[in-house]
Amino acid sequence: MTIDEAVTLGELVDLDRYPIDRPDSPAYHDVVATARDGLRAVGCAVIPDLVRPPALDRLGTEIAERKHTTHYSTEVINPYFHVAADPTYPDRHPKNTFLERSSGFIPGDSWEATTAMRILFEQPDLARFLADCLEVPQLHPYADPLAGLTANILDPGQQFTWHFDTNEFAVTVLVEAADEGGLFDYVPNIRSVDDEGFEAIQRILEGGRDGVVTLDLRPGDLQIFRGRYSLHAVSRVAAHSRPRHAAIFAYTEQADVIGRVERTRQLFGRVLDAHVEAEERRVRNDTLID
Ligand SMILES: O=C(O)CCC(=O)C(=O)O
Ligand SMILES: [Fe+2]
Repeated sequence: MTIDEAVTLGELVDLDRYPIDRPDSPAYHDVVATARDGLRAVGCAVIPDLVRPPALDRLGTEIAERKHTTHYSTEVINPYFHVAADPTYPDRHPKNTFLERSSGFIPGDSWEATTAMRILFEQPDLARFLADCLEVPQLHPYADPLAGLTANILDPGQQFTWHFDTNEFAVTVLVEAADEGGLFDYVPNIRSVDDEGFEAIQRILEGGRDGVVTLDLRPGDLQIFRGRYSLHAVSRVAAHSRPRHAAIFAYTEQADVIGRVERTRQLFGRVLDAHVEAEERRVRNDTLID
């Protein structure tokens, strides 16, 4: 497989084991049922080795070739990505507890239409499979030109501290694992649409491990994760480790959703015209703090 060659779904995904192109097959039904169990119980499902090894190599090469476009930023954030204190809340409160996030994103506009990354992200069969796992009628690739398709880069010494995602769920393919550190930790359903869960969150921010689940993800695994309700973090990659690279695919139930100007600037260091235009006509599903 050369880098310029367009890839097919069968080259990207192990369709014998995971026939995401055949939704009426028993194997499809089984993998969806298992994923639903995980998502219902703990807001997380892992599909082991979904990406075939040659395609995984290609994803690794594509990330390496675009690594110079990574937008790195280090900041101390609360779990809602805010950087400023809120005097209307006590000091020992999640809104006023700030921890280090030092990581980078390769942005959406780094992935040309011919990359295996984008081809996989935009596969209608994959979107339908994910919608079935998440028990929603339909999913669309997140239309944000920077945040829709990204690679999360954690170089040696970096960590992605505890936070909630803006999207209801995210889909991640681990491409390169760290040798030490860089583990995905999460606390299933620590908050819900009608309960912020501040006390439990504060205990985790202060180092508590009650309810923390650590995933043993391997390169090629696909993870479906409800990051809007489950506090999560990627632990610090050790100083002498290889970097950790993960492809992050964002989908939305509604079509044509675009991220906020402020968050976009925070994560990517810039905004596009599309973000400015979308700011006024933005629709949200809930009233939780970002
Ligand atoms: O890299 C990962 O596995 C997840 C990172 C993350 O939580 C995020 O990008 O919001
Ligand atoms: Fe996240």
